[in-house]
Amino acid sequence: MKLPALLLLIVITWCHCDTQSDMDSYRRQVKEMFQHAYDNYLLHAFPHDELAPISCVGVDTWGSFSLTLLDALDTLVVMGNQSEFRRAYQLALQQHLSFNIDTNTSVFEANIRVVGGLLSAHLLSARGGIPVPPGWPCEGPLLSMAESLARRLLPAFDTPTGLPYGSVNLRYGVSPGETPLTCTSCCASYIVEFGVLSRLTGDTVFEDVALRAIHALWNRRSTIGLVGNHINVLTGEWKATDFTVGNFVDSYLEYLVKGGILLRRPELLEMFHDLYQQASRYSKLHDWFVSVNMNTGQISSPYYYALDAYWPGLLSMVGELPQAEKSFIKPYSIWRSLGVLPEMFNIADGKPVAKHEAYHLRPELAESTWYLFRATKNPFYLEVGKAMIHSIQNISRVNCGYATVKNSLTHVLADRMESYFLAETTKYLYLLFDPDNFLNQQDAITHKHVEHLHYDARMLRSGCTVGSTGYILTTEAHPIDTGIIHCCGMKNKPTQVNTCNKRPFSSRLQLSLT
Ligand code: DMJ
Repeated sequence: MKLPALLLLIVITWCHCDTQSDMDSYRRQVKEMFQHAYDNYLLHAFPHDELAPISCVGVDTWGSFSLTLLDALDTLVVMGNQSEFRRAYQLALQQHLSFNIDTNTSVFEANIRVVGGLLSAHLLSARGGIPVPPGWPCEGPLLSMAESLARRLLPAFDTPTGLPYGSVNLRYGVSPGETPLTCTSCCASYIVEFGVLSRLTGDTVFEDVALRAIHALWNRRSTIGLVGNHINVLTGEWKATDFTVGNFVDSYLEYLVKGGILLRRPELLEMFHDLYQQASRYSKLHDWFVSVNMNTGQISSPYYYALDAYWPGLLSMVGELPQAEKSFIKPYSIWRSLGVLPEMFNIADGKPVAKHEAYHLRPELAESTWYLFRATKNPFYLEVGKAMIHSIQNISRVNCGYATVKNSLTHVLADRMESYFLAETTKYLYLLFDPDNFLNQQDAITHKHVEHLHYDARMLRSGCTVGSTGYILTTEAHPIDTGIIHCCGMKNKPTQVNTCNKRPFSSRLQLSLT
């Protein structure tokens, strides 16, 4: 070999080693970040919902159901901590098995954080080292817990429109004085968790109510094809008429895509594509997507919301990669300048909006970073992930966990650590630096899959598999195996569904866990 060629090879190899050790080091840092928060939650806060990381005490926030533990279960499997997963699984079983608790809870949050967390942990239990009982995945203790909680949420859906109330009392149902006003994502983001529940338990009621709510919103689009962000669930009248891809609408759009892929319902993807077309027409402003009036299409505010940052990731899933990359740079530039992403940022004057300067340890920017790295393999996104890890360690780390940033300009902290920090933020950052992770092995959640749904009817006839057709991550980042949910027979035919798996699953189950 000639000298220059040899030198080049040495340089390439050296670079590769450096990158590899970088990957290992950042992966270890994120795992330690998760562990620091999780251990302190168990030590100081469990069985309460959340850890207050500055005062080191537990607080009940969303429903007194040990929320952080249930939301974090599957992250343990994703990070390869099987022994702790087995312990946490047992702890979860010792909690409110039936959720017969006299507490008012948000139907949306209880669904995405708890029902979703339990379903994902149930489906990942074999990978997490739990001996699966006979009948799994169609039976199992965590599945029963998820079903019990979801049944207690069902009274909220009993409205003339089919749109659910925002809150419900888990023991007594909807309170007499409950407000009928709720947000768009709060009333139409159930199809993933409820669809999985129906497919696994065989009871179609869950998928049916989730679909009914989606159609109720769809039928109330404006003449220019947009939805608002708050609605009266009794009358169906819009109460806030700003359309946005983020704040208060986000997971509605997200679940049209994810529900469509997971449940093999192309009609949901078509709804998304229609809404996306209208959003691009009216709400896109130099690659930001801003709030517009749903009736006139006029821009209503020049604000960027922290919640909007999931959007580039979703766009990459539906194959809109160039737009996704352009829209990613916008929030990342805010993060670069402030070290965090504030709840609301005024694009016009380049400053956080007064009283909305906080960064709540939200995952959305990390989420899009992971999706875009998966789609492009561009090392730029690894650099973004490193910058985010550095900021979170430097700004938010305290003795008992990670604290919300009360003010993105001064970096003063607040005594709160939302459960999604363990369910989502740390998970996405970890996945970015763990190329061999089982969630990085499949391409099922890319646009290719979506195109297949549109054009390849064979997908609609495919049978049940375990661990081989990829995963969908719910809006709370709970991974759901896209093949396993087709392993159980349905008692009734769900509304408009093409049921193709009617034989008992045992004869068709192909175990491909590694
Ligand atoms: C999470 O609970 C979910 O990601 C939800 O869809 C939006 N808000 C939080 C995180 O910011």
